[in-house]
Formats: sequence, C-alpha cells, structure tokens
Amino acid sequence: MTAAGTPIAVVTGASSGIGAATARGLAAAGYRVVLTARRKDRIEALAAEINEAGHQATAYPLDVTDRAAVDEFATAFRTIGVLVNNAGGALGADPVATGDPDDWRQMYETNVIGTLNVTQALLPALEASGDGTVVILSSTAGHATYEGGGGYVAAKNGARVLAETLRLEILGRPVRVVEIAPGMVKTDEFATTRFRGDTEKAAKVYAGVAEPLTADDVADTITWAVTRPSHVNIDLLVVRPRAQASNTKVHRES
Ligand code: 8X3
Repeated sequence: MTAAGTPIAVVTGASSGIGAATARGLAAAGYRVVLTARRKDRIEALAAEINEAGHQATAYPLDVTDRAAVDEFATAFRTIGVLVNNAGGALGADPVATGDPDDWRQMYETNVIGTLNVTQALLPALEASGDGTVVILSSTAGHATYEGGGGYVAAKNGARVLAETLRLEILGRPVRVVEIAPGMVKTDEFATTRFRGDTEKAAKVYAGVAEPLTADDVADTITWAVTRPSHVNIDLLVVRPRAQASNTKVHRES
C-alpha cells in the first residue's frame, strides 16, 4: 500500500479539526498519510489537497467502532510507522444526575473502544515497522474533572488509562505510546457536536478567550512528538492556551 521506504501514518477522525490538521502536518513531515473517518467525501477531498501539495495521502472510510471493518482495514498494511487515534468527541454537558446514559455509552464507544479497536488491529504492523508510534488523543478532561464533564471526562480517563497500560505492557517492543492531552481547542465541530448543533451554546465555550488553541497548534505538538528520535518517548504532553490555567480556570475578556 506504500512506496518502499515511505513510512505510513494512519490518522483516525481525519475529516475535520485536529485529525485533518494532523494529517496535513504528518504529510508535510514526510509520512504517507492514510486518512480515516466516516465521512468519505471529506477525507477524499483532504487526500486530494495533500496530494496536490506534493505529499502523499489516501482516504479510507472507516467507523472505528465497527470492529469487523477495522480488522478488514488492517489487512491492507504490513508495516505502519504511526497511528494517531484522534477519533472521538463529547456529547452533552449535563450533570451526572441527569445525563443521558446513551451519551455516556456512545462517548465510551468512540473515545475508548474505537481507540482500542484500531490500536489492537494495527499493533502487529506498528511492531513490524521496527519503530512504531501510537498516539492517543486524550484531553485535559482525562486528567481532571469539571461540572458537566461527566461522561466525557469518564471516557477520556479511559483513553488515558489505555495509553498508560499499553505503554507498560509493550515495554521492550519497538513501539512508543504517546498521549497528547489538549485543553481548550477551538475547532469547527467539537463544541457544536457536544451541544448538538446549538451554535450559541458552543460559542459560549470560547466567549472572551483571546486565543483558544487551534487544530494546527495541536497537530504541531503531535507532529513534534512523533518525529523525536526513536528512543525518545513523549509519554504525555498537556497543551492548553495561555488563557487557560485549569479546566475550570479560564481568563475571559468581557
Ligand atoms: C476538550 C477539553 O475542556 O472541553 O477535550 O473537556 S474540554
């Protein structure tokens, strides 16, 4: 599936936001990127853009929660250099007392089981490369909770634990496990999806914040982490905008 010598980077959730920016960043860094997401038209357009820029990209429509589809996808690769588990997201910001269990279930399914599916399926190819890197996009929500964080915080804690446990278990094998935990990042879809299309509620998340992080800022940290020399494992990188000191302490200019 690749020209000999060009390492492959698989990016999940590559149709928008951090995933799309990471695909662009890794392509520019010399990887042949494989873009996966459910939205075929989006990843095909992005692959075309990357190829037109003189880099290498292919699109593969994939739902990371569909294990059979993920296993089928994995058969296309003998070796892979990098896997970026970015697919995921938040649904709702309700208190624990009234949160919808279906939202909790769905968030666990995408953020944790989706990451588990793709990581399990591609681990042999990552190991076969002799120098693989698994990146897991958790969140600052995976490190501290906040009111209304509920199911999202629980799911991102799951993603963090997956990263930490995998790193322990594959010690001695040629695969690094990198956790990237972004704080407030303003992307086209994260908050709008969380509030089910309510753009007013979504805008409030960033109200008065001079410069939330952008998808490019996070992509930059991911690209930096995976392009360190093989023996350097960036275990965890927490990245927030200067205006955010903690999940609940944000400087807003009125
Ligand atoms: C996004 C950070 O603060 O919305 O992963 O939970 S937050």
